[in-house]
Amino acid sequence: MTAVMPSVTTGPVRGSRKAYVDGPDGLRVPVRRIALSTGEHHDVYDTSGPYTDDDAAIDVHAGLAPLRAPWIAAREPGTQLSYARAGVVTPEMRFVAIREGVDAELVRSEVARGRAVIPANRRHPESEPMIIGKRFLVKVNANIGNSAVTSAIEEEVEKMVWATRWGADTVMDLSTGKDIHATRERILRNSPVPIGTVPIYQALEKVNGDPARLSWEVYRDTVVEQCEQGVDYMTVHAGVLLRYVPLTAKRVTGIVSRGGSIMAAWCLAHHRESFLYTHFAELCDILRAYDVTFSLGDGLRPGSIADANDEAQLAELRTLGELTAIARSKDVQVMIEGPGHVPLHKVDENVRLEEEWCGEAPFYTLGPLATDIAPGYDHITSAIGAARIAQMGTAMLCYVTPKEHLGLPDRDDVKTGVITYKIAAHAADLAKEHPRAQARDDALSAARFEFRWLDQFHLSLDPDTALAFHDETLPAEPAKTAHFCSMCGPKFCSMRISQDVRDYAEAHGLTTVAAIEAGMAEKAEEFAESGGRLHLPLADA
Ligand code: IRN
Ligand code: FE2
Repeated sequence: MTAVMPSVTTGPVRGSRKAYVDGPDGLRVPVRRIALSTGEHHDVYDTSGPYTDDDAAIDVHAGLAPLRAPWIAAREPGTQLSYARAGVVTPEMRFVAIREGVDAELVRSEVARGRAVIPANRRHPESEPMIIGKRFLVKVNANIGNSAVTSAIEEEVEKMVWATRWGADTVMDLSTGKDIHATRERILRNSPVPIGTVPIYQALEKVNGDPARLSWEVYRDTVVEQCEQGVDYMTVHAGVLLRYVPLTAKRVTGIVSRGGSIMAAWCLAHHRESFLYTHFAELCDILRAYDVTFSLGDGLRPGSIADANDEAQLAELRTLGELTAIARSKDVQVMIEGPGHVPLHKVDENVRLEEEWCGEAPFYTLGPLATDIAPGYDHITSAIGAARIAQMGTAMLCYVTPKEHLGLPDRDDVKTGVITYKIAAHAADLAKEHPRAQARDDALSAARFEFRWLDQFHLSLDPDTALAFHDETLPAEPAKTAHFCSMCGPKFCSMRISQDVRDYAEAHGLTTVAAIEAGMAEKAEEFAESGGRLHLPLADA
């Protein structure tokens, strides 16, 4: 049984409208414009594509307008890396600069030194350019895809739209079931965000699921097929070398990566070096022709706390560094995939070694889970590790849903996973003092302090849930301006009391400290007069 994905919501996210910021050369950069009750508005980064326009709908067969087509047609074939190295600022770089609120030259120079990537296959012109790199906002990837059991094409497109609605910056299609080509085609034609895949999954389908029957030729043809369709980045587990496989023998959880285990099985069956490794230069030539970005896979990532930072994991990481140098010498963009399961005190070392060995290529990690003991809550165990690893410099976080280790995520799990990872990513942006990050916190906190409830909901990552939780106890309209909520009740609201203190200070010409002292005495009196009751009835405002 697969989870059913009912028709997803399109149209504006509660409390906001889609808007576009005009840039030079007719660039139109999307933002989500949150209208505040003060008459001001607050713009936030927007990944949702045209699906949050007024009256938007999903037209699976029509697809999106090819926004980048004229840019691609107007230039000689090259990669964002080759242009950046030649000193050229592409329209994609300018678009990204406006989106991030930074200088276009910073974008160009970060791409040129390989510290950032812009995954944008020339055959996916529908995508809105975005950048992955430590100097930019931390990004979030959401995985979708059908499994062996059927899942309709429309359902997969809807999952993609749903994930981007809540802020997924990229989506990976990990489909392994039937209609794999047609499903990917419809996802690509309808996706405003870069799409990633793991081509070895489809290659394995082509040889009926027997890893030993895989070959470079089957794999190469699959990669070309996916490049032609417009896949923007591909996970390639080329660092799983024959001699590393025995290093996993004594692990608690062996090899947990799907792609990693497929390649390990092939190497052992033939007792030969991985064809991904031996044909890596050829692979680079294919990806370069389309400007597809490598996401060098962590096939030997730790799948448990016990296995974190072990010899197998680090041996593979060193090899990924070697492959990064080859790809870059051919102008192919690269990011590096990372763990997995790692206790917090071993997280920082992952970033340090990745940067040192892989020439600062953007790090893209799966969590990591900071503990193994909470199946059912692994979006949380992993967001704890994710916030830390992103603070240290990881550029993109692969989400984990509550169903991790347990089953296929449904629509609610996808949303929970994305929102959870937006929290981790934003916490890291704040810790890194990204110039734009704190404005939203400040706007929300001001709304909270001033009891502008609707503004507080609308500025939040998930306005629907914030509103619903509030309305569970105080559904009436006047409660949206009331100076308390049901958590503390009207008399014990700290926000209201501290506002009273400020007003008291102003009225009595006191400093705030003096006012607090005076106010405390008054409050004590009031409390005594009210009979000193601590259990206040909830006001039915
Ligand atoms: C990200 C970082 N490390 C792994 N990932 C993601 O995990 C990868 O991009 C892909 O979406 C997913 C499955 O990878 P494996 O299990 O085939 O390695
Ligand atoms: Fe795991």
